[in-house]
Amino acid sequence: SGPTTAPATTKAPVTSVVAPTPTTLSTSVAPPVATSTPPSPGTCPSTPSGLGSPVSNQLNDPFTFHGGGKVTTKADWACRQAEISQLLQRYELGTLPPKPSTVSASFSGSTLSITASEGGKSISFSVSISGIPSGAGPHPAIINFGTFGASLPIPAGVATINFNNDDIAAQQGGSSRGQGKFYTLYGSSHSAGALTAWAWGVSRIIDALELTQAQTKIDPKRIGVTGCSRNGKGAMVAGALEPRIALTLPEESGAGGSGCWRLAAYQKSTGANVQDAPQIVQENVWFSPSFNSYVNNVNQLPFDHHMLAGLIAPRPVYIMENVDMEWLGKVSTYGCMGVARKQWQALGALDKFGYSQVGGNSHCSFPSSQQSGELNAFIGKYLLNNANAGNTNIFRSTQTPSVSLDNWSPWPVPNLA
Ligand code: MCU
Repeated sequence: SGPTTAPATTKAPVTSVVAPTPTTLSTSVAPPVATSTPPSPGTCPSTPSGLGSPVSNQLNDPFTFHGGGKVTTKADWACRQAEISQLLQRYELGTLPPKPSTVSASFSGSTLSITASEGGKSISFSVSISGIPSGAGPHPAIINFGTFGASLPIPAGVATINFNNDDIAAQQGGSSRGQGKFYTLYGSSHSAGALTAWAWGVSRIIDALELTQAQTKIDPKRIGVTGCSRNGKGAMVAGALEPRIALTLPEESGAGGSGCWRLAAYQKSTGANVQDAPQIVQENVWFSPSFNSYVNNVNQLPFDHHMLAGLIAPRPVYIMENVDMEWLGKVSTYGCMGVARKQWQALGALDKFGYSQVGGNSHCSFPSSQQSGELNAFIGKYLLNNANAGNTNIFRSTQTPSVSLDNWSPWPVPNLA
């Protein structure tokens, strides 16, 4: 694995992505039913079955319900997020099971041991916690996907929770589908892809932290999540599916993380060497088998990854990307997250959205240019409770790919603040 597994760039990178020609492709699904009355707080509109419409090569409107009603309030936004989560699970990620009927935990030395039981089956896994600050706490912590330590610098004052995500769901190519402890508990043919299974694991870690706070001295309300590359996709999905995550830090997640399927498809059609949906489902088991039916026509999907990111809004997110390889989504992540940012804008929360794309570093080697003024500002403000940690309203690229964000997102941004 690692960057060497990505195909070599053989074509000149396409850095210019004009908006696609707006199209409304034909679909057999009935047109959306217009709802004139916005839902009152606590009452969400029902989600019509099926993919809905319009089918479009532009990025979907996060502020219009699947049934056609408009999102006009914060309460509507919460309803819409729940709907988007269900749609993502149905067509791409697979089902996220609810909290198991029993979760127990113990902390000894630096090891947090977790047991989850459901339907007469049970699994156990453990995470090690390093760098717990001295003092009574409680202290913040960052859950890091992978067993080799975080690939970004975690500052003093923040513990690191080392999560062996592959133990929960394997990611060893197509033949590893259904392997790992998640599938021991829920069955090897469960619909969840590895990303969803890992998010489930992150949720169980937080359950365990809630149970053992007196021992770990970790504050379960100040938990960040990070990972790089394939594990960055995991960090993004965990932040999206688990609202108890206080800070989401996906590093070079690329396609399947902060990239949009439609942008990658468009680039691919122009000959760029990008990872797209048809390729990614061949490479690994990150997604549900249900996604296979849509990868060759991603325009049908009632979402794209700007809306996966939007499940985090208005919680804080800081997305790190790389300009050096087309395959890693240099254009697609910039366009996708540029559009995603509009969801934080709608909520009056632009100080909780960061996208930063730099280069000169090899894949997953954190560049120092993102450290003091960006990563440390996010961790300082949102995990260490230091209001003066710096500016966290960030959207920048050292190459600024020419993607027309407004043409890719031809819908109004409401004021939900
Ligand atoms: C950016 O994440 C992946 C990418 O999706 C794969 O195509 C490539 O093989 O590996 C990357 C990765 O996880 O590198 C460590």
